[in-house]
Parts: sequence; structure tokens; C-alpha cells
Amino acid sequence: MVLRKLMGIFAITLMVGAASFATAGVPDLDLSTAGRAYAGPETAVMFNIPNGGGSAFTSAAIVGGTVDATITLTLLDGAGVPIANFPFEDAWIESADSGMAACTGGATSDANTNASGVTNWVTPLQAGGSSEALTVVMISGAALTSGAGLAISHNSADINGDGNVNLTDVPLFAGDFYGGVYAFRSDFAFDNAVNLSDVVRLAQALGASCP
Ligand SMILES: [Ca+2]
Ligand SMILES: [Ca+2]
Repeated sequence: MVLRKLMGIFAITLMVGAASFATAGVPDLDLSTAGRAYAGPETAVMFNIPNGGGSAFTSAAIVGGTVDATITLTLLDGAGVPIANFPFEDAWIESADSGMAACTGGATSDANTNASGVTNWVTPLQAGGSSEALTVVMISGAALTSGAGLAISHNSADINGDGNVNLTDVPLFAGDFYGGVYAFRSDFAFDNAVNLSDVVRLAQALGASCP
């Protein structure tokens, strides 16, 4: 009888152990959080170049200046325990409408998570395309559910998002420059106008490609 009780307790202990083992170290998309350093109301704009020569998150644009749009991800498992050393390759950002077109591996976090489960996006993305939708943090291909996303928009001299800044992007820019209707995708030096400062950024980025 005592033996049967002991066996029962042993079995329950095994089951509980297995259950906690199943969620330990597995990211919980609702408990994990992502935030933007700049707490102001403006959307921060990233100017991206496929070769990584665009804006760092620490110098994202708002009208009239730059702000620190560094993204901080805190990765927790189902028990609220920080997940350390989570591979940076498996944490990346996307636009909610997929308009920002990252090179392969071009939008991952900067490093594996630290002992507190934290990693950041500071260094420039390798990306083209444009989007005014929210920026969403993806964990192994699934979006965080703890928030709708971050107010960070993206544009790029690689307007068509094919991974190269070349002569196929120039007519698109020219159309926006002369079009008379404001086009965010070509407002590289973000100030709500497409003008000569944006031409300069396009010219400087010509020839850049995904690594
Ligand atoms: Ca292009
Ligand atoms: Ca501009």
C-alpha cells in the first residue's frame, strides 16, 4: 500500500516535471514583450539600405530631428522565466503589412538574448521596400501577441524591395519627386516632403545590394 502510494507520487512528480520541462525555455508570445526606446507619440522612421548602410535605430527620424527607436525584446517562457542565449537568427522584425523587405537575415536582433532574456535592435537593418504599418517582432516566425507592434516605419532607396539599389529604382523615385503627391516611400530624409535631400540619399545608396 505504501509502495503503491509512493509509486503514485513518483508518477505525478514525473508528469509535473515533464509538463514544466515542455514550456521551460519555450518563448511565450504573450508574456514576452517588445518596446521602443523613444516614448514620444511620433512614429519613428528608419531609412534602410540593403547593405546595412542606412539608419541605426538610435538615429531614426521624426520631423525636425532624430530619436532613439532602439527596440528591446524581453523573452520569457510560460512560467515568466527569462530565456537566455536565444539565437538572434530566430528573433527578427517585419512590417505588419510586409512592406519592409529585409535581406535574408537582415532584420534579426543584434545578439542572442542575455541572462535576463533581453536583446536589442540597434544596428541598421539590411532591407529595402517601405511601410508605414507597425513594426512587429517575430519569434521563430510567430508575432508577439503582447502588443500590436511598434510605431516604427521604414523606407529605402531600394524602393521596389528587390535587394538592390539600381536604375530600376530611379524611375520610381522620379515619379514620386515630380508626381506632386506626397510619397512616403521616397521620403528618405524624412520630413514629409520628397525633395533634393532625398535625391542625395538615393544617389549615395546607388549600387548597394543585400550582402
Ligand atoms: Ca531595387
Ligand atoms: Ca524628405
